This record gives sequence, C-alpha cells and structure tokens, in this order.
Amino acid sequence: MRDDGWVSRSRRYLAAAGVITGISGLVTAQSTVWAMQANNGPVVAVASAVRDKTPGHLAINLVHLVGHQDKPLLITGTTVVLLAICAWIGTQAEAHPLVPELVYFGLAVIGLFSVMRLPDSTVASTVAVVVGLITWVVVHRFLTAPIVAPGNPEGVTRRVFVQRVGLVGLGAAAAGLVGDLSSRGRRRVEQARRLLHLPVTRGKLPRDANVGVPGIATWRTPNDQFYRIDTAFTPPSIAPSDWSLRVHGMVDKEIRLSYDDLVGRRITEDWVTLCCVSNEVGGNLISNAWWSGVLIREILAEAGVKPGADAVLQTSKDGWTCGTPLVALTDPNRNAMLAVAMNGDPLPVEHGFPVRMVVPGLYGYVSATKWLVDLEVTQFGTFSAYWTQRGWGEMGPVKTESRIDVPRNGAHTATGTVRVGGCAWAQHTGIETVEFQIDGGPWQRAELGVEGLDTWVQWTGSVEVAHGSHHLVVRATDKSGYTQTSVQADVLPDGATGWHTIRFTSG
Ligand SMILES: Nc1nc2c(c(=O)[nH]1)N[C@H]1C(S)=C(S)[C@@H](COP(=O)(O)O)O[C@H]1N2
Ligand SMILES: [Mo]
Repeated sequence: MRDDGWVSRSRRYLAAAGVITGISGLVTAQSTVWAMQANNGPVVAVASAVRDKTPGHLAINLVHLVGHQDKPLLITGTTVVLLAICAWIGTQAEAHPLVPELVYFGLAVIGLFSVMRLPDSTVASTVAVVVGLITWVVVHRFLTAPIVAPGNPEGVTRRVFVQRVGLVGLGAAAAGLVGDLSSRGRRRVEQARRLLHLPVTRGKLPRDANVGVPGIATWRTPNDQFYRIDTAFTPPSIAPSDWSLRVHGMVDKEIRLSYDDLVGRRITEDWVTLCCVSNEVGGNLISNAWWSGVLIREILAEAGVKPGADAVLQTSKDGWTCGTPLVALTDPNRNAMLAVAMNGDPLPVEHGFPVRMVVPGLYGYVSATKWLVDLEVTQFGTFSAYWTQRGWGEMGPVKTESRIDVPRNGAHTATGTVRVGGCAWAQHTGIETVEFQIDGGPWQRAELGVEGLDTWVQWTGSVEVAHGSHHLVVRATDKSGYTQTSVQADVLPDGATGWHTIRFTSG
C-alpha cells in the first residue's frame, strides 16, 4: 500500500528518472558525434556559446580565476546545470505530463542553435542533437511511467523502476561503447599521423606570389582552409602501417608498395592548384598547396605499361573511383604524384591520408583520388568511374577561369580610386593576361603576381568610381592564346564557363 510519505519519495524517484534520462541523451548524442566524426557535439557547443555570450570582463575574470581550466569547467558547469534541469523535468511528469516533452524540445533547440553557430559544424552535429532528443523523450516515458501509473503498490513500482533504470544503463553503456570504438580508429590514425617525420619541406612562397591586396584569397591555402569535396560520410581512417598500393592491369609486372616503400623513394615537391569541376564561376572550390610525393610516372615505368593502355583507374579505400588519362601521368613535364604531404605536413585525414593523387591541370574528380589504394592501368571504354557513370565528362581538363575577390559582390566602397583584384588559373597552361572591365567600359590589363606552371595567379588593378552602383567583370587569356568565353556553361558535364561579374556600390 502507498502511504503518505510516497508522495515525497515518488518526487525523488521522478527526479532520479530525470537525471538518468538527461545522462542517457547526452551519451547517445556524444556517441553519435564520435561515430559520425562530427566536429562539434551539443554540450561543448553550448559551453562555448555560454563562453562567447558571457560579457567580456566577466569572461576574462573567469579565465584569470581558473586559468586554462576554463573549458573543462564550462563543460562540467553546462552538464551540471543541464542535469539539474532534467531532475526538475522529471518531477513534472505527474502533474504536467506535457511539460517534460516541451522542455526537452526547448533544450534540444538550444543545443541545435549552439552547434549551428559554430562555423565548422556539419549535418552530423545536427543528427547528434536529434538522437539525443529522441533518447530523452523515449527514456523519460520509459522511466516515469511506472511511477506515475496509479494503483501499483509501492514495492512493485520500485522494482519495475529499478529494472528499467538497469535497462537504460545497459543501453547507454552500449551506445557509449559503439561511439568510443568507432572513434578509436580515427584517434589511432591521428596519433600515427602526428608521429610521422617525412622527408619533405614546407615550400618557400615565390616572391610576389601575393600581390598584397587584402581580401584576395592567399596564394598558399592553409590546410585547414583548403576546400574539401568527397563522397565519404566519414573519411576513411588508414594507418600508414595498414596502407598499401597495388599497381596492376596492363603492366608487365604488378607492384605492391607499402607506405615505407613509398616515402623511401625520391620525393618530388611542387605547387599545384587543385580545382573542383563543380566550382561555379566565381566559386571557391579551388585551393593551392605545396605537395610532396612520388612521381607516378616513375612507378608506372617500373611496372612497365603495356601498349594500348590509355587510362589509369584509381580506387580509394572507401570504394570511390576515377579514371585519369595515362598521358597526364606519364608526361615528363607534368608532376603527377602520389602525394604524402600538403604544405609540409602529412596529408590531413580529410584530404586523403596517407596517400592521394595530385595531377596538375585536371579537375579533382578525374585525378585527385584521396585514400588511394589501387591503380589499374587500363583503357577508357572498359570501365566507368564514380562521376563518369553519373554523366560527367571523362577527361576533365581544368578550364581557364578567373575570379574577382575584391571588392566582394554587393560590397560598398568609397568613391574615387578602388583597388580590385582576385585570382585566375589555367593549370599546366599558364595565365598570359587578365583583363577587367568596369561598368561596360574598355578592358584594362591587370597586374599579375607570380605563378607556378600549375598554380593560380593573383591579379590586381584599380578603377575610378563615382557615386552609384557599378559592375565589374574579369576575363583571362591563357598561354595557349585562348581567352575565356563569355558563354555561360553549367558545371555539368565538364566545368563552368563564363565571366565572373560582381556588383558593388560606391559613395
Ligand atoms: N576517395 C575520394 N577521393 C576524391 C573524391 C572523393 O569523393 N572520394 N573527390 C574528388 C574531387 S571531386 C575533388 S574536387 C578532390 C578534392 O580534394 P580535396 O577535398 O582535398 O580538396 O578530391 C577528389 N578525390
Ligand atoms: Mo570535384
């Protein structure tokens, strides 16, 4: 039988149910963050939102008070406050059955806003928040149901409650284990990557590569700002010791290379600007880095390419494929390489660690295979690769293009002389001239920075503008004598064309 004390004891059960519910949701959300290798989880995101929204002097005092311990402290604080709220939510289950759901929903919305305000959050962070919310709602019902159910003797209620707490605990432990296991591979690979000492250099920036106009994309793209395109939901984690490359197909002798074999060979280094075929006119799916690796033509020569072959089909660890024209890989004047380092550091995992291909002058989708594990010398016509199957062109040479970075589209400038500038590229052909045109006037020749054979080049110039709105157009001519067409073509099937045009106002 239930006595008068039950009312206060049941409140304690409900509060405990709330706290356990809170923890379960945190565990499944964090587990999702790990499993999907999301950059940001909700708790950390809320903690950093709290930090960023804390008035400056208060934040500084806090940091001074606790030193660099502020982050763990903020995270612990956020968790404690959250669990206190959950305890309260639990106590509402009996009197206000809808309140718990609403408050959990509200908490999830806060989590969602917090992860979305961080610039590097992906959809995986959002999924984690949703998984946490579902866990909260389900576990809340599951744990509070026996307590709020009328009629059961207290002993039965307590036993059912304890059983359910046990089940939830098991479930949370299982979820936590899955998350931990799935992130372990990545952590191990990151560790191995940090310990590598490769015989590579950081690359010396050519003098005057940057023309010195703020706002133009820096000539060397830092690794963490390098554009990223791939179909991998989570990037494959491959330890160098687990990596090997098979070179086979139309060759005299099949070759298998380990990571140590590869980096023990002669290393070639070069500036190469990578570009994505889905880069719109004016888009930013283009970046430039100093790559270090082994020339593919030396490996192909060793394998001995049989007559009749005209393509090399590559396969990545995650099963992605692409085919590259053989001539681009055997050309003695083109540094097509199996790259192991990018701007002097081992490839970041997202950019293909431990080994990827880099082929100057071709779009990434036909050449730049990340997490490379297989090279098959073959013939076009005997295979179709990931993107060519989906209607994209087979050859994929980069199209000559140019872009305005300064001023930005829609910017507002002073009247008078305005600096303009941006970048232009025709990898492996080279840029001859860049011209710009303001408000339909005559084309004016831009000054160019220094370029490598296979890189982009910065351009700059100045225009005189009066009060009002203006439009600025840019076009490049490459060293083959080709001037960019003004005809606008879509990125599908083999790259966009057209002149980049922006509008800005002055005065
Ligand atoms: N394994 C794998 N490699 C890949 C891709 C991919 O989806 N999977 N995408 C390609 C495309 S379309 C481009 S543009 C480049 C981009 O390389 P990045 O992400 O290092 O900039 O990688 C290429 N290599
Ligand atoms: Mo791409």
